[in-house]
Amino acid sequence: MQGMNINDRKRGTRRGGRILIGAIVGIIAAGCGLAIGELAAAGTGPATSPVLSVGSAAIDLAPTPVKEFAIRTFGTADKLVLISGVLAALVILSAFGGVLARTRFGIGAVIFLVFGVLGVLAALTRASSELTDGIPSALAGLTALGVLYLLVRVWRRGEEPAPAATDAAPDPAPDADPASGTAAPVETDETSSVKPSRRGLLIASVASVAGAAVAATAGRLLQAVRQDVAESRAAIRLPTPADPAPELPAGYRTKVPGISPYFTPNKDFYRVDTVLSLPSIPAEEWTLRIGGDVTRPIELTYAELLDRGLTERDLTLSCVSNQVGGPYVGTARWLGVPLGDLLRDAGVSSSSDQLLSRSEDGMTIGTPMEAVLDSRDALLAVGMNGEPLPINHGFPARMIVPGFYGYTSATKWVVELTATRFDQVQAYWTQRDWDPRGVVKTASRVDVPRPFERVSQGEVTVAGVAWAQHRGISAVQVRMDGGPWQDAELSEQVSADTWRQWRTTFSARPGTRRFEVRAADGNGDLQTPNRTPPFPDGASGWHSVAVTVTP
Ligand SMILES: Nc1nc2c(c(=O)[nH]1)N[C@H]1C(S)=C(S)[C@@H](COP(=O)(O)O)O[C@H]1N2
Ligand SMILES: [Mo]
Repeated sequence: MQGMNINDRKRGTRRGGRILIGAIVGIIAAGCGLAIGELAAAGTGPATSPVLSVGSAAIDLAPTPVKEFAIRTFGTADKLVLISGVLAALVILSAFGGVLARTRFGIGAVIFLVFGVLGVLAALTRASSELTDGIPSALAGLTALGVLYLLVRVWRRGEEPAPAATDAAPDPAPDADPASGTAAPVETDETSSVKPSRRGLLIASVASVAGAAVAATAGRLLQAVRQDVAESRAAIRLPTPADPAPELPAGYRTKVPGISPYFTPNKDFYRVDTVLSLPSIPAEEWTLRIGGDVTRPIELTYAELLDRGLTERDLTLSCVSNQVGGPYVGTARWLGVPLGDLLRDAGVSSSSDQLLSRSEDGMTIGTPMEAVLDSRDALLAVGMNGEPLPINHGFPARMIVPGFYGYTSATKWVVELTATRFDQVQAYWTQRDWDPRGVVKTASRVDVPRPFERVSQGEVTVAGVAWAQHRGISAVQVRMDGGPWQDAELSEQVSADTWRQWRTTFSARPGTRRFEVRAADGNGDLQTPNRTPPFPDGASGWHSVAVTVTP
């Protein structure tokens, strides 16, 4: 290849310019679509916006290993990563669509059409979806197509050599030759000396972007107005418990800098769920329906729930997705109504072995019925650490059943309880092959020192927490560098349903030191050293932390 001549070079730059403009046009069209989707979602609910619909569908469809990887890698930022991913894919593909649309409008348009259809399908296949939930994505797709058509038309006008020339605007109807491959068609104005005018395109683009900004802002504002749930929550005065939490023993907590506090403040309490937009249910509008295999179905309002007299309990909640030593565990003072009483009032049949709970967002969770009906403190909770439930922890009401991981017991935003059988209905996570019962495994974690912390030689304090809800913790042992196990000092047990803090000290010489912890539950059963991943019924193995001891 010899060097390019001037004309080739000009052509090259103009080609590059076209690709860039095409990409921008495509992205603007997609942005306008999303903005209209956002506006429409003010009517149908934030969760039905196109991006959140697609994101939620991705969560539901993601194979279990992918979900596990996401939780392990991104932790609570997993949702942000997901949304960014959906947006990035959208930007790239719509840029591509915009480039194609200039010469082959039909092909470019198909990309946007597919987006719209995917969005509608995603919205309509959600567990709790209604037909109208598809509207925002449908409008988004149509808007994107319309804006694309308009911008491409204006753009091509601007490139016509003379205003009097035959109308070269693209025809959105059947493509001239969709099958002719990717080679750029001969362009009539390619060699023309007339400089294309892009003023029209610039004006149309700016107008579109401005329109989109207005629509998106209005959509967001309207969505916020609709969400009067924060106001509803702020107005609630929870009654003092009819059955208060048992008094805390004097030594219930261990104070070591850096140890998990006995009570986890609400703002620090881990959050795990599949929702991309928080369900917003004002307490005044909430009801709980209890049905299925019962003789007297019940529908209960929030006010009726509070009138029943509330039970207060300290309970530890943990997530099956924790790796050994993982962060998804906390202890709170919960206020609620015993679930067993509600079910007995409804006349639950002795043939049902599963309590299937359903949340506003369509999540289903199956809990062993016997655990709900036995003497343990299974609660339908409305309060957490002295406040109404925070919205992200299930406001107005959620379940909590000591002894089980959250995925089989702790339904947030719960609206329906159904007495049924495990062999008849499978809940969300069970359909994804997680263990149907989800009994918590005994676990212990080193909080102090932190991994790879540098500590001075001599007395080193090692401290943390251990939990085995409903069996309790009877002992915690720690060892250094695989040496002899030594018993840690335990905080006094509040109940078998809560964790215990522990501490001990080692005299450590300089170098890399590894501290390892194991606990025994209330039955005296020691944690197994065998490492297993969270799937399908919870991680097992001993947690250890390596640190540098400095001279
Ligand atoms: N509606 C709903 N409830 C849910 C979930 C969910 O995804 N949706 N996740 C469950 C899981 S896996 C856990 S561990 C707990 C976590 O409760 P938290 O977020 O209040 O800590 O909620 C449970 N309840
Ligand atoms: Mo969980």
